[in-house]
Amino acid sequence: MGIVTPILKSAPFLKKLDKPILTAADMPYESMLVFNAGVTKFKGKYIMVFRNDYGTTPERYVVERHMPGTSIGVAVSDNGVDGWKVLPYHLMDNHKTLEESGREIRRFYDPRITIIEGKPYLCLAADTKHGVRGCIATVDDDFTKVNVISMSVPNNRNMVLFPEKINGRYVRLERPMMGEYHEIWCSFSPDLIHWGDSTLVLDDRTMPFTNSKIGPGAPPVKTEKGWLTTFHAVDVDDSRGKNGWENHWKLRYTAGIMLLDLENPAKITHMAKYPLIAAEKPYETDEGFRQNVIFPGGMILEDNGEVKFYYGASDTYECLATANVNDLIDYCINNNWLDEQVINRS
Ligand code: BMA
Repeated sequence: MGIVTPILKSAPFLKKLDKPILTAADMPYESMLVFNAGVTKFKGKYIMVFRNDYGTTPERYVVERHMPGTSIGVAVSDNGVDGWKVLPYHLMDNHKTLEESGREIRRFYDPRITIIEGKPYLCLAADTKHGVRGCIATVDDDFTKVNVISMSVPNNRNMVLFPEKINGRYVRLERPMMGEYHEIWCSFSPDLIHWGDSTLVLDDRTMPFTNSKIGPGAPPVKTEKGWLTTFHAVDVDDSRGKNGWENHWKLRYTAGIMLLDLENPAKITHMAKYPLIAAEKPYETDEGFRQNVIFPGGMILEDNGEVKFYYGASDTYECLATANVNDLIDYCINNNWLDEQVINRS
């Protein structure tokens, strides 16, 4: 397995905020790590559905491998940047999940949100007795109740739903785990419950800035030039050792960006061969549970062309970066990884 460039940088036009937008310190309940959120605009507010890990300590984790508990929380903001008000309850409490599922489902985590035909839907990963399963759930307009309507077979996760039907069908991206390969696939459904016509979108074997797994990031956003969408890409370096709470953590997670065909979302038309978001800030590289992890889960296109990217950093914080939509499209088109594939093949 090749070694990827030691230093990876974010796109030159990307603007990161100087500090995380939501952390454990903002929680009204027990919390250690707040990260990997889905974010959307709904009824004039920004709604963030985030992962909250709690109930262990770095020492217990290192010595006993005592895993944190996980719950899903909700925060609301008027501008999507600051003033986040955290709702005082867990949207999903995984202690309850474990009991209610007869100990089959250990936890739901890494939520993404998509509004389709005016209704919010969540995609979640579920750790079960039989492996990781990708789930789709409805959630009521007040974000108080979740109802899981569809679960994939194991091993699958990182599902994201497109915000509208394409050629009469719902569409999702997903990431089955097949041995050492982790690829992005696209599937179609008449009803959000039954899924099929699954098509390979991107495999991880020839990708830039990764020598390991990849997965869908935030739900895609529609632009004139195609569906703009993020993904995460991992590189492994065996020489990496102690990192955050981990004694041996060999992985680095970076976010990339690509354009999918508007009519055929299983087809990539352009993919930037350079990263979109790389770990650079001190709280991304030097603090937290697992450093050098950038995990994009939310993306909002504003009317003025600003795109907000919400991402988990270090499996510890929720962060925000912005860019202009035209810069993002140009970045994909002018640095198109697909052109290089054609040149390499000829
Ligand atoms: C992945 C998922 C994410 C996490 C990442 C880095 O496998 O579990 O939730 O952010 O690893 O630890």
